[in-house]
Amino acid sequence: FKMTTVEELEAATDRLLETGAKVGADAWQFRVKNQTPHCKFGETGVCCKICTMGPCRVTKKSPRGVCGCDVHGIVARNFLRFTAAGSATHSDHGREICNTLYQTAEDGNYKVKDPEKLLRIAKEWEIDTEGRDIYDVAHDVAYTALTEYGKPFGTQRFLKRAPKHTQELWEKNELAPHAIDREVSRSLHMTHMGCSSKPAPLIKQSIRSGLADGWGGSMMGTEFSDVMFGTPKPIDTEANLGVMSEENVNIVVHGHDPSLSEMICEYADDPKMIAYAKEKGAKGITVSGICCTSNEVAMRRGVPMAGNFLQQENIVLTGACEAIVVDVQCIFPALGPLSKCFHTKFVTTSPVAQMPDSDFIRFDAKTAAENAKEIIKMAIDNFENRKPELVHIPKLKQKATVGYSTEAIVKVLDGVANTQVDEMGTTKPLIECITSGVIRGAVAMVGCNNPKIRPDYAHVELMKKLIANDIIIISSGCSAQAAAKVGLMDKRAKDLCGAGLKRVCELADIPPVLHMGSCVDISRMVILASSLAKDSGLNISQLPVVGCAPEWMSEKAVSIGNYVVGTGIDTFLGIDPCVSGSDEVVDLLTGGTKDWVEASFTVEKDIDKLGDKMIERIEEKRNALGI
Ligand code: NFS
Repeated sequence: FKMTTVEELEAATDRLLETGAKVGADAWQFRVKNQTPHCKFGETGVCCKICTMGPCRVTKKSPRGVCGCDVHGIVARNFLRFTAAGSATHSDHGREICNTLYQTAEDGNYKVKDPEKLLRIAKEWEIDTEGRDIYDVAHDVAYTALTEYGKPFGTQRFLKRAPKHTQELWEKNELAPHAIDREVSRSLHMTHMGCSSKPAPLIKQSIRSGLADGWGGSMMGTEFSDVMFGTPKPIDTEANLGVMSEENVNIVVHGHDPSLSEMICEYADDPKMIAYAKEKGAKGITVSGICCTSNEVAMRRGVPMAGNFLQQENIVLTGACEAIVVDVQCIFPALGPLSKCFHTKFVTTSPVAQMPDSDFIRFDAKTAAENAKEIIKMAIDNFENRKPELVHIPKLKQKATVGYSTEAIVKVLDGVANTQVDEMGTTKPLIECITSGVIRGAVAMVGCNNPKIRPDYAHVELMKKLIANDIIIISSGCSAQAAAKVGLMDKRAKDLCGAGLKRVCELADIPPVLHMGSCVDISRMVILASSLAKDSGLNISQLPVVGCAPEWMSEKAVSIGNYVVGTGIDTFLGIDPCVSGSDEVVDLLTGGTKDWVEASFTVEKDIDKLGDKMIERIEEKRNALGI
């Protein structure tokens, strides 16, 4: 077993850019150069364009905007707007899933695949299940879920899943999120001209609107995706561009909402479709994925992962992609013009994400099957348009075992349980490993890529360092794909671990980096942390567990950061969230929030130091517990 190096990933990209040069294609590598240096006002968060008396930019000479707002108010308002946009995005994804659940039917396009989970949630929400048809229950649960977005009174239902202590902190500090849409619109209200300009309430609202995402919209997105498509269990797959096949029709799914990608995968397996592909000269159909939608179908179906965020253009540059099919979020508008340099069809499907130079096929739960068939047929018909002289698929790929939902993790933990003392079906065996020091702690590695950091380098190097120090990793999003691409999700990667973690990997038969899904699935991680706290009798903030997004870039990532911190988990970032212009805001985010939620952010751009700081924090938490 040999890991893939980041250098090998880069060499593959360079080779693809040569193809790009032949056809005059643009790429992010060039656009970054054109955009550097980035605007310093924006980067430090001191530019305000909330009203047309401005835009105002705060400098030493002009310390206040026209309205008199100082730099702290401006930076904090920008931070809150950034967070609210991320919360809105995840939560609207969650809403689509609730809508799809509402439309499930025995003979419909979407069905209930995990009735047990649905019934569990129905009971949790006090919805009647006795002797009822499962689809009637699904209908009621979905309707109730949809009201979580706009209910006039009360806080989010899922907050009750948190440990008592966490709930009390939220109550005491007015952080418990009300209706999801209300938290987002309140954030916009607070940041309107002439409303809040004090940092503390603005940062508080950031946490609250983040919590509306993590414990509201994202959590519903995850839970009801599991209900409709199955709760993930460990499954083998492969990762990196080498999963695309030169002989087959390649369809690449990209985006976030599994309602689309599930349907594409379903119908691409249809013997009639495969026969049609053969008629057109291909040997078969390969569906692979990028970004979070890829994580969704990898976790549930073992569909291979072609790559992560900054590889999306590479997919088209292989010259072997018949269709790149997208739904929402993290899609480069660059794919439009780029696809025109090749035979690739760039298919947009959501009214939320419409882009120039794409074929728009509106995807809808009611017509999902026909939509999926139309898209697959379009890709097959496009096979003959390939230009063989442009085809080059890098041979790189690695094996990965994915599918570690919280439920699946609890199950594998039974493998390390001491059957004499440990309760089966709980997180107690993991707590035992941590207490005894066999494992020092856990890190949740998540988030995007960002050209400001050598792509995948931070994810991969940090993970290697942490597992060598007996720290187990749970991972999601593009971070998880970085791990899978280099081989860190191959069970044989246990040899890179310290002796303790290696033993645990052997006993539980797991890789040292556990794939927990997409970014909305970070809600799985806060549930896991809650279970650990409940099973150990500790507060979440006492656990030797931290979160890390070393290469993050999007508004969604900041919303996640807010709810992870808001849940009591210290969070480490490799990129500054555009707040360095205000020392007051920096102090709040890196320390002040501790007074409310017992956790805060650390920003460190030196990746090696970032790793050291996480290990230090984990050891501090262990010392405080006397373990
Ligand atoms: Ni999440 Fe980042 Fe996008 Fe997924 Fe990837 S870029 S915030 S990891 S695909 S959402």
